[in-house]
Amino acid sequence: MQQCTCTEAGTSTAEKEPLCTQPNEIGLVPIEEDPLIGETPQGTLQSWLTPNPLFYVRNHYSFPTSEDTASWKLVIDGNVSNQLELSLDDFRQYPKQTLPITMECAGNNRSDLQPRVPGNPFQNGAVSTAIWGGVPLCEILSKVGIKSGSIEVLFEGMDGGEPIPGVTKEQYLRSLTLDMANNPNVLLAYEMNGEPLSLEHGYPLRLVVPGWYGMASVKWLKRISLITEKHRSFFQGDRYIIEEDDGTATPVEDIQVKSLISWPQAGGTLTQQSHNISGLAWSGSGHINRVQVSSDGGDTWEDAKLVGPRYEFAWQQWNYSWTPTSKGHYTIVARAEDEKGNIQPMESRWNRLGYVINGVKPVCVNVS
Ligand SMILES: Nc1nc2c(c(=O)[nH]1)N[C@H]1C(S)=C(S)[C@@H](COP(=O)(O)O)O[C@H]1N2
Ligand SMILES: [Mo]
Repeated sequence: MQQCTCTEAGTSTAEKEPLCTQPNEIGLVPIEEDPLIGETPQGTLQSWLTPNPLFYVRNHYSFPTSEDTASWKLVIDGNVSNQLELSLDDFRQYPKQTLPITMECAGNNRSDLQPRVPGNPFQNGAVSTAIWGGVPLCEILSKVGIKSGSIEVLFEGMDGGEPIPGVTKEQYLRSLTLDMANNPNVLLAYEMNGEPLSLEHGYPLRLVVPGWYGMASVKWLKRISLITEKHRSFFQGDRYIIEEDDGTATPVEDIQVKSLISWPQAGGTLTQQSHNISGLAWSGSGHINRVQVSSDGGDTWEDAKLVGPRYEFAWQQWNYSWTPTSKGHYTIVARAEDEKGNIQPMESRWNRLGYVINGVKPVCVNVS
């Protein structure tokens, strides 16, 4: 578990480098201005649905302008017998499917890794939940006449550039296996919480891959191609991988089971009364079946109550009533378990690129 020794102030000594926790004028905790990257503020990590303006933003390039998207159409081509070009109105003709989905950036909590790794120093706010509305991708794929030999579906964003300085320019590109692309829960979304997508979240149309880390959910889609070979590009091969000790690379795909404590906040001072410890828990492998809470740094555990809406791909709210028995410093931790029996680990696995940081995160409080 991340080192957590409560100081007199009740703050964790693990937090050495100060990170900005204050929302900026647009309401997000800023990480970068261009490309725009910002986290959902801590205070919003209590609500089940994230208000659209406070949904975290993670861009690799500058994003398209409204002029860029004015004459937008989506092209579906490649190894197909019936190439299509669809406008947003065409998509609206299909029955709309809505699904609550929690999206988490693979680099969420990167700033907790010790030793520190380069990359956006996310705290715990690169995760948000919305009800996404759109058309199942498989519905569209069923119209294009997929020819034999197709093994993957490639998604191309309108955004591009040098992924890192010195690397050849490319568009934002990600693929899915044909199997995964045909999963009826994979959406081509044009709505977020009942509103049209905003530009920063991928207007006019984006992919949403439930249960996978955010990098798979390509924004500003301009082309979908059926391909006959495995796709490889910077953001699928050089990034979003975990480098194994034997030199192989494991792609980062489904969200690993995790929880966060919404209240109390680290460093808080509590009275010696009954308190409602609350939080959220999620997993890409299905419903959360159990959340346990410890007020002694993980020595003893009690079950929290699962509350609120319960959906396969959205996080689960939980709470736990706690009455401290004496004054002093307490280290509160929570850990989640999903329906497949995956249990949130006490320790995140350190990796050079800083992905999948799902170890339990202690919150230190003072009881006075
Ligand atoms: N076209 C495009 N799609 C993209 C990205 C991007 O930079 N360009 N970033 C990805 C990453 S890493 C994440 S975590 C999610 C974030 O989606 P959001 O900004 O709507 O929260 O979008 C994904 N889709
Ligand atoms: Mo991400």
